[in-house]
Amino acid sequence: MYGKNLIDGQWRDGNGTTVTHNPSDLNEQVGTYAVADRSMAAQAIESARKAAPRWAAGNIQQRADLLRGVGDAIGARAEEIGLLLSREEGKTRVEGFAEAKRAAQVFYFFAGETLRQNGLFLPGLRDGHNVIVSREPLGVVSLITPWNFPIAVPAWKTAAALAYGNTVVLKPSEFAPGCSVLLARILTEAGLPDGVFNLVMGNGRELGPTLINGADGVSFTGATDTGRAVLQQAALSMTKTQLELGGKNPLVVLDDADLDQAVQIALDGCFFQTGQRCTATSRLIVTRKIHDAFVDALAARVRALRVGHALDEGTQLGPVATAPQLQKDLMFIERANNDGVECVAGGTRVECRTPGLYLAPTLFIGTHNAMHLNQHEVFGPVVGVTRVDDFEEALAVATDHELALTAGICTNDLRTAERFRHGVRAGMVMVNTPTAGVAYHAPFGGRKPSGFGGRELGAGAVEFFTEGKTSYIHHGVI
Ligand code: TXE
Repeated sequence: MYGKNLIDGQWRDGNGTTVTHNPSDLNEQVGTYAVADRSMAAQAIESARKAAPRWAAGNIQQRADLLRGVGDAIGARAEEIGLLLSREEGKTRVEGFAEAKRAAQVFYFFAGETLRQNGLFLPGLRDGHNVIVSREPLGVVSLITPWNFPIAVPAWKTAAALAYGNTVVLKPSEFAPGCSVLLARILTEAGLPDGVFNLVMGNGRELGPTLINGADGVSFTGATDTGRAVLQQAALSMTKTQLELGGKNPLVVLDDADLDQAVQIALDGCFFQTGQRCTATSRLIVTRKIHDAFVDALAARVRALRVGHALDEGTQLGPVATAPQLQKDLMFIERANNDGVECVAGGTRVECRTPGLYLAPTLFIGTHNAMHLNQHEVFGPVVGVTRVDDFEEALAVATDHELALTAGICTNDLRTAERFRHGVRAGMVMVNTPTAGVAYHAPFGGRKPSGFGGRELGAGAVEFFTEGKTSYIHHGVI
């Protein structure tokens, strides 16, 4: 495919092009994309600014219908989108299709939100007064997205932004922009007015300042350090900022857990989607009595996972998405080996039928929380198990990390589960279910430094994508 930037309804070439390759087969070129420079980013912001008043004032039934139509179009093209996603990012065919379907559902949800924008009415404290709290669009929002959910994250930010009456400039990851190009085409075909949605592709560091300082809001998903840079940049213009950042999510497995269920939950949370989810389980904390049985069963399941070309029938784990990410994963394995912990599954690259970025899912045991492996986000299929004595120690270890996105527990004791839910420092808690896998109708996000500036999705999105206005009305005594 050849993807262009979209500015003010015009498909625009850029300052050169960039090419993506299939991580399942590095010989296969997937897409060529026009790269925008700063002046084009400024034009995209300008175009969104120009389109903002009409979009904000537009009829909300028409807006809802349009967003529902976008959901229909994404759903109808889910095979195509999923296939591109699998080829460019490396998710399996099943995972790619599911992500595309999810993007359609997100548009349906936010089509409904368009009609559910409510406010607050208060009787005034002074005679003859009342107070109305209403919500208004933020204005122009820049959306900066990562490679690991190439359609879901652009879709959920875009759908929310548009539903609440904002205009958009989207900058997807340079590693996987293809699905954003398809999204831009779908939005255009659905009849979105020129300038309401703009797409610029290119280097985040280069385009960031223009996109951040020119907008009224910036919603970013990516690495924690990049998020800090975005926040520092945003401070210059006081641009409202929403950051969804890294995780180091613990899964606690207690002695009384259902063993088979806990193993399945760990397998899914740690390794599905090649571990490249900010909500992936990246610390396993297991109490003493169940430890050996759990580790044996999990290691057997991990070793049995079929790594392969994302589009091959039967592949359970696709490749690592990018070459730098693979290097990072291997560095974590090397550090863990140097730390002297035991590797009970994986630990090496894997040869498949095509030259790709394949890594065996890797499980270390005998780790402790202060180790490098447990202190830094891997963002790949590499996880360590830490053995603890009891629930109290498990909770202390789970909470002993500055990142606080999701946290999970496997137990059959409702009271213990509730103590964990109450006590653990995290934005999302999972009881007897994987740390990853979130619903679009519920708020999503973490506590600092995993998240900043309000939740996405569900009832959370309105907080970021709108501004409140408190009005005091002196209507006179009646
Ligand atoms: O993220 P980046 P990448 C983590 C994960 C992974 C690492 C790198 O640990 O290994 O991030 O992934 C744009 N101003 N997560 O490279 O670099 C960039 O162009 C403005 C966690 O994708 O943070 C891209 O569009 N923008 C995560 C986006 O930011 C900038 C999901 C994300 O890039 C910028 C993905 C700047 N200075 C990766 N620098 C999660 N928690 O969900 C870069 N960008």
